[in-house]
Amino acid sequence: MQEYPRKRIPIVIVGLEFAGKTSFVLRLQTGEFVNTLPTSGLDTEILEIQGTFFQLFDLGGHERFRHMFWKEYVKLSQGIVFMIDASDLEKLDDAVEWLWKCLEWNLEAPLVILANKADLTHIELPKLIDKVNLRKLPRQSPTRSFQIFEISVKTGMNIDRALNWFSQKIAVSLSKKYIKLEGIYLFLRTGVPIVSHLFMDQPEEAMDNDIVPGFLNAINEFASGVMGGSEGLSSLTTEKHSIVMVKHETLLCAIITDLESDLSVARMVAESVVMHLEKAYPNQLLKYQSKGKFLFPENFLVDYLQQEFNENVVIST
Ligand SMILES: Nc1nc2c(ncn2[C@@H]2O[C@H](COP(=O)(O)OP(=O)(O)OP(=O)(O)O)[C@@H](O)[C@H]2O)c(=O)[nH]1
Ligand SMILES: [Mg+2]
Repeated sequence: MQEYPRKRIPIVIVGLEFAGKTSFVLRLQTGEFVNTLPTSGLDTEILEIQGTFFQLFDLGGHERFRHMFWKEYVKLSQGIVFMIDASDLEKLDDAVEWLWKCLEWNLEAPLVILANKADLTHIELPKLIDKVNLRKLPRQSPTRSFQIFEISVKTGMNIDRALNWFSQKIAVSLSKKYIKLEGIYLFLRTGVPIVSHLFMDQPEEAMDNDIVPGFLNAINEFASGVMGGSEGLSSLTTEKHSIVMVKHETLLCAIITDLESDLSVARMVAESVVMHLEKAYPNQLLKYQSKGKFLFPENFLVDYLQQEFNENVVIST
């Protein structure tokens, strides 16, 4: 079986349409400046920077997509790349407005602003910093790391510098985050249950208190596309718990945590479990679909979580 990264840190790349986001992602992958089409919906790519794997969500910048799913993706990511077309003054106010929306949705993730298209006539950095109101940022979230770089995806200028800065800040920020795992559920995308582990203090009580039925209901709605649309990511919070749900090609994973837990970690874990199982057990999953049997090694999930996420996941006992 081909080696593939397990733990992948989710980061988003946002910015208005035509800013150069997809060109940037393609340059990172191919080392070249290649032609792009406007992104319809979102694309996801895996990226390695100095031995760390990131899952990069390239969100379509068209206004329709901004309203559709930017919020959920930004909220649950470990890092935000905000790209601005520094050669397009007309769109700048709009870009700044959306930048600040993103910052409100996620108050902690490291932020790198990429002022792109430095190869064209463009706004100068000090002016852009004023325009973006960057100096106000520490007041809004004193612990967030942020930086702005002038780059050109076309020529490659400054891209390595920006990425090195960003990946280091994310590593530091992630090392301080954790979730207390209260439960994990796996379903086929269709809503058929496969695995359920409840780690919370009194699972029986949780059952009695309608917590579990409530979650199951939410998961079912998510599976059927009522909640979170078809894009595969959703979260909700109840009085005592948070739940993050991720769905992929064949599987859906729901992670239940306490209220202090960091939801972007929950999302990272859910996503990693789903991707791992889809890759590692494709035949078993097919069998499950046809025969209703799924043979996991005993304790598989707990072992996996401890191996991959030991510093970021505390299993509730
Ligand atoms: N001159 C110049 N053009 C660039 C640069 N980066 C991207 N472009 C061009 O900008 C246009 C938009 O690039 P995309 O990467 O598709 O933009 P996007 O941000 O992904 O747009 P959406 O997917 O619609 O949100 C394309 O024509 C790119 O070739 C750059 O550094 N310099
Ligand atoms: Mg794009």
